[in-house]
Amino acid sequence: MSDVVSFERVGNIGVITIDNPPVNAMSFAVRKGLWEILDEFLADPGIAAGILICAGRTFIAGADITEFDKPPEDPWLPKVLLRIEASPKPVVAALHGTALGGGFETALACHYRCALNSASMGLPEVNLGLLPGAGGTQRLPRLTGIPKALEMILSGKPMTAAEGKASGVIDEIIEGDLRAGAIAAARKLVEQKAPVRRLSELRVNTSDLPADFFQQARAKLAKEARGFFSPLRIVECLEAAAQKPFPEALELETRLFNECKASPHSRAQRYLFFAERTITKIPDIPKDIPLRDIKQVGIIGAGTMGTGIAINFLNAGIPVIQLEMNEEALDRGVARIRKTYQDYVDKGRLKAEVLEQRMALHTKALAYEALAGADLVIEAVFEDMKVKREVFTRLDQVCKPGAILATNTSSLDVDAIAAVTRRPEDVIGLHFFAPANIMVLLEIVRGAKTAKDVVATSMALAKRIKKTAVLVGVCFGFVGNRVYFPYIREADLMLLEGVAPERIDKLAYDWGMAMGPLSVVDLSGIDVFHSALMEWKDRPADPAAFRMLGLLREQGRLGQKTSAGYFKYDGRKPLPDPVVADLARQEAQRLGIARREIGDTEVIERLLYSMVNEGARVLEEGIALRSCDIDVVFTSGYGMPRYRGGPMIYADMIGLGNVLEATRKYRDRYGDRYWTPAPLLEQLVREGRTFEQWSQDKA
Ligand code: T1G
Repeated sequence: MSDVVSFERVGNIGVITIDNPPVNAMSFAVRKGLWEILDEFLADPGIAAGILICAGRTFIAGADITEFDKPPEDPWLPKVLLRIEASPKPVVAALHGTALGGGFETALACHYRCALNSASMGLPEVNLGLLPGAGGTQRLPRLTGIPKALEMILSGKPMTAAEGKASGVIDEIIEGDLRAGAIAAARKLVEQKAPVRRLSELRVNTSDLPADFFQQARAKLAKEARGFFSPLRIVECLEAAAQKPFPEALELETRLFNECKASPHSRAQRYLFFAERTITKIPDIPKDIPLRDIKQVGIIGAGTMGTGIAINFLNAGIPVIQLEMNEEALDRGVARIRKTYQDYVDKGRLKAEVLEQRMALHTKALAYEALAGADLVIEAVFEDMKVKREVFTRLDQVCKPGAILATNTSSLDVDAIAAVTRRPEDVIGLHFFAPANIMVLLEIVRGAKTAKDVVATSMALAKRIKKTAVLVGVCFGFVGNRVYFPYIREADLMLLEGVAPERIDKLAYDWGMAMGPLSVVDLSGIDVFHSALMEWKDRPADPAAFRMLGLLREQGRLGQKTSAGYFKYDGRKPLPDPVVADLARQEAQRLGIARREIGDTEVIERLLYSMVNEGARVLEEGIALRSCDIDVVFTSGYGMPRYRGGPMIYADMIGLGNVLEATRKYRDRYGDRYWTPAPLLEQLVREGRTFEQWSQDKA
């Protein structure tokens, strides 16, 4: 008898209920329980039809992702679903919540589908580096047609119950009690002697499919899903749905699903799925700690950052008071906010009335006193310690007790800022990334004295404004910039050693980065990057470190904004510039740096392992709680592809022994200033553990 699947007779209807909190994941126990109950359901002559329903918050939300790293156990899902579909008695799937992945596939194997209007259904396996592996690529197109099915499976985006009804995926929307509605639907099928409809027996309608449809789909993926493993295999499955008999196409789907599941890409993407949930858990802060109520947010500064930050709160319906030193700057800021919204309205992505609703939540202010009622104040003023300390001195005077005082600094010492106030426990860092209304990453910087409820309130607020928040400690550059600087340092050094900038960037791009390191610096601004570097008081006393960065700035080559930086620009397109090559050659000579052929492997290893080694130090110092926090920072804020998982899991998958060996090789060649292996890296190699295991053991 299963403790996660139950069976009940209601007249001549068999009610099969799955109860496997929290999301009714289709685990082995559920599959086994279903299999056993199907024996009973099929054998009972008194049962004419059945419903499949779930207890709790949602219909099956997918296969149990925690099982993918273990050998699959029979009965596996495709087999269970074929048995349901083969039933001579109709089975009605009753959907509520989010019927996703294997859950939606289970519903598609049933003969009829009903749902609450609030339900949604989708196949998000692509987000895990997978593809629907239980018939979804074959059954869905038999209902919706190939284009809609391919779009749903490649995007991973769910459809609403209403959309499902309109496309024939859902037969009936149930008002009121789902169970009663589903039983009534099943009873009606019996009374009407309705046929047992099996999607696998339908043919896919390809009559209006363009001849080059799949070729076009593949071409589109080359741009939109560059480097990902599963999307091309999804296209292959849909092509098989259009061209092959169901059984043969289903076999192909299973084979390609297993290829995806075994890929390092999927291992990384499944890791990130759990990582993005783990980072919300702060070991020394209870989950149920009372939060401060944030009803009104003050923002100091109406520049690009200040207005970008404001938009996040206005989007969440939280009133904003924005302070600037003069009316003109304030009006410019408000105009920038309105224009951002207007652009969305013009693109049809925002209703005009919503624009006005959001703008109505925004208030302008010219005096600090206007912030007296704010529950949270965020400063987004010039990145200078003196200025920030002046601001916090004023905030300390005008803000109400219990107000949270946050700095948006990207690298300065939050403790030093907190120290000018009488309430350091209310001070925290909220490091938004530009453009602040677009970038999802938010580094929440916990000061030495920051109160636990201030941390918890900030983490909860981040979720409200749809940010991926990572809790970090105080050091120069926190986690992101601190680990990113070595990556840029190595790129800049390799220029001096004779590697062309376009080759460095192409190798990083081909590895998967959204942009090469030097193009990133050109985009954000050579001066911006260099100024941040100058704030790093204990930066390496090495004349060669970031030398090209400094030289380019001296020459006014500030990157894209001056059409010349590490590259020259034709519009936004970076082009190799002989001036930079000559500059590098001359500077190398002046500094006595040997130039030599550097292989592709060394370029990639120096770029990535310099980050891994710094990441190990960040873990040792407790600046990041776990290696997955560092990985989420880099995959959500620094252009590292999700199929790489982040620098730390990438190193785990390469093998820390290999990383250590390479690190020692570069120490022997370049000295121990940058390449002394972090003690944690050496320790883990000695112990045969990974960063991931170290982080889990620490929790
Ligand atoms: N397997 C295992 N655990 C899961 C899970 C799953 N599929 N989905 C969620 N959890 C855990 C999650 O880790 C968290 O645990 C808790 O449930 C609440 O989740 C064969 C191969 C359903 C929209 O990709 O999108 O089916 O932290 O915090 O914000 O073709 O969870 O509490 O310990 O996210 O309300 C396809 C993944 C799988 C859906 C709910 N399905 N899940 O969001 O809660 S592959 C998915 C979600 C598959 C088949 C293929 C969301 C949610 P803990 P949560 P939420």
